[in-house]
Amino acid sequence: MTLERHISEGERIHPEATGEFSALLHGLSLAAKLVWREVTKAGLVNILGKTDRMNVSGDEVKKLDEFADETIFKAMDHVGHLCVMASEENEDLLQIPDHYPQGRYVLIYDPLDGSSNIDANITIGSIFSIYRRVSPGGKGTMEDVLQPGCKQVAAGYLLFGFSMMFVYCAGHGVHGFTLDPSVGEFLLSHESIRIPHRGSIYSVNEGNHARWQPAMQRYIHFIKQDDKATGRPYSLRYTGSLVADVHRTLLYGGIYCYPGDTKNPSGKLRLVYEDNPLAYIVENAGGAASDGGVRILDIQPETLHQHSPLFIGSPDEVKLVEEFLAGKR
Ligand code: AFP
Repeated sequence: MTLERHISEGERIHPEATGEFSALLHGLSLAAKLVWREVTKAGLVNILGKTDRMNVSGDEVKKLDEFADETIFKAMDHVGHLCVMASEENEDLLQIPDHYPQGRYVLIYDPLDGSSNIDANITIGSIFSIYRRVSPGGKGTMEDVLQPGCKQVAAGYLLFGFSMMFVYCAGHGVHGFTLDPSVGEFLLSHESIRIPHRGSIYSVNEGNHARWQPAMQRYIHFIKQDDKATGRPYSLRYTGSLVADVHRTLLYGGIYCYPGDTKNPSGKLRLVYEDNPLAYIVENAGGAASDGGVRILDIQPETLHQHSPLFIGSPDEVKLVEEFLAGKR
């Protein structure tokens, strides 16, 4: 089952579908292959290292960040089904050029997540969200982009690891495809992914421990205690690439946490580009995602680059950390 066929068969579930939405997913799969082609050259040609720019969040922009950002934009700007895009690398909205038609959908993406890992050949990825526009017509507006995550019509991520994966959900399960380089096609490798209800792997930057609030410190202390009956101690796995850590959590169960702390009260992750799409994927696989008290997908974003704490993974694990943060344990 190729990704192309999967998308087309998904379209047939909706007799009213115009094919526009499928065209968007096809466009994204092409962009994925173009970025992957460049990623696999890392170390061989001059694409490692930094540009001299900082992005909106104050992170150094790597050459591959910039390449992925432009490649995704150019693969999607002319398809005629988008009215606006927004990318983590750009401060403002990305408008569709005047000479291309405006469409009914909105694309939001993090072109290269985990970019601090690029030069060390550690898994990185890209994350995307698709919404229906809410503005009446013409060019897309901030209102189209600042929708709560529960309004997503599709989301997914690309994973650049030992192999390249395209994982997506368009409301009918979460499905993973692996690129077969010999034919240049994504083939269905992970059908209807379901996250385990609980799991004993935790993923967090424990270097921030001293800055966490006491409830968070107590929670981490709790999961490290020895107690066979409850699967403790949990094992720690943290790559520093959210998309890789969440992918592992999706398959093996457990929890990924990026809490707020005294330096960054709302954490480091971006609600619109990172938390919402991954929350949509994980919830559709039977998991949960919260900011510690509120479901991520229910948060109304106020600004494009706003941060939010994130606790995402197996539903029982997210419930457990919420109980600690609410002072119930
Ligand atoms: P970049 O895409 O700028 O590298 O951000 C990576 C990230 O947002 C996310 O992928 C990681 O989980 C998180 O930052 C790592 O942050 P710490 O370095 O603070 O652990």
